[in-house]
Amino acid sequence: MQHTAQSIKGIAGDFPILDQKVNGHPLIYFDNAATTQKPGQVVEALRRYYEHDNANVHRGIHELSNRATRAFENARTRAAAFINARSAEEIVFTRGTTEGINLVANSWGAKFIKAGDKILLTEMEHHSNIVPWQLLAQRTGAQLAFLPVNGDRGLLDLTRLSDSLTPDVKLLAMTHISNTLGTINPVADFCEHARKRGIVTLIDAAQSAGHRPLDVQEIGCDFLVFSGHKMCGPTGIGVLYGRGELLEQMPPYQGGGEMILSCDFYETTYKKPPHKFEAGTPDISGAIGLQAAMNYLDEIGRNNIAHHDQELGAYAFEKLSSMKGIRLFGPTIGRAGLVSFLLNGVHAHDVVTVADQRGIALRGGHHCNQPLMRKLGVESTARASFYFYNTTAEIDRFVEVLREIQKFFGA
Ligand code: C6P
Repeated sequence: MQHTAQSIKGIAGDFPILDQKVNGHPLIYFDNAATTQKPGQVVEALRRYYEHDNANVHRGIHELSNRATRAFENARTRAAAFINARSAEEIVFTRGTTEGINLVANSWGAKFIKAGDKILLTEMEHHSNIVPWQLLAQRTGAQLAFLPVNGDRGLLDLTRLSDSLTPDVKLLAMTHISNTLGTINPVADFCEHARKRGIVTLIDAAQSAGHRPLDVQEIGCDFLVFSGHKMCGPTGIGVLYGRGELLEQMPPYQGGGEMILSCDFYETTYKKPPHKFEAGTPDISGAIGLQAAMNYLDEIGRNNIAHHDQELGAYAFEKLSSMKGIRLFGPTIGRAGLVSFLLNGVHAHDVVTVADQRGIALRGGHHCNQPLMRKLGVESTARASFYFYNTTAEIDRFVEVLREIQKFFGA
């Protein structure tokens, strides 16, 4: 990271929540893949909105409503620039990654997926990128297929891709970064293969949007989804990017206010995308907070964040590799800023519980990756996931605590 250790300290100052003791120890927050902390700048944007501009959008002609509408639509334009979409019309605000995928499955899927079609996923998908497709397959008679993960190292085999992209495959939906393995998938390559065969692509960017530069045109995907709360933004807001021509062809996802052009007792005409997909009062403050988060991340520099992530990921992986009695998951090199592991003879939940007693926030469980866990032959893992406010000194302390845990459990 171009930022020195000192300037990282400066960044940590933007996060008052990190400056506290938990169970008598300085908090080390290593649960960033679940949700990240929010800088003062985001909290302040929410406060300012509620204290000065709060009103409903797209409805009033009074000043506050105009201000709220402008701020909400500015946030959309900002989100488009953040991922290099061609226009703000390609940005649909959602509640998060999960809702974005459900929207595509229910709208695009309902119109374009038919019995006998195949939906291609990978074995490392989060439940959010499996269950909506199962529901769609059950409704339509389509089938699911999965690109295999090559065991504990957690890589997808690109050479197997061509064989899997058979003419019946209509959609490839896959994660950019695995929340359990830390694998960074070369999504642009996958999308290029799919595009050549006319297959629609969806990228789950839940774990990448706040961690590295994202360019939907460079990736070449048709849909991309992410959550604000995993990138310094508020909970309850997310983005669905959809390629303009596809959004135009898709039916509404939900019906209600805000998405209609004209409504009669028996029929309705809809607004154009993206508003066609945003029924009801949206999360106005969420979008404004998300814009503040995007500005904040770009001030730090997303390349800097990616570099820092990779440094911490590699450092932690190396430190853990030198321990005895540990099983590590995910790639040995080129990994994202998280490590998943099991200590021999110690349940992941016990690792997390004892770490919490030392002030370290980890996550233990299946991480909404149950099919992957079964493939790996485990029920759960313990996971430490990092962000730009974390340091190597915190990782050193974390490793020390893991050694204490091994001693305590006689492992
Ligand atoms: N993973 C974790 O790993 P939502 O809940 O909609 O904001 O995000 C869902 C989601 C989708 N895809 C991936 C790759 C994810 O990692 C997640 C969320 C969290 O701790 C919660 S299981």
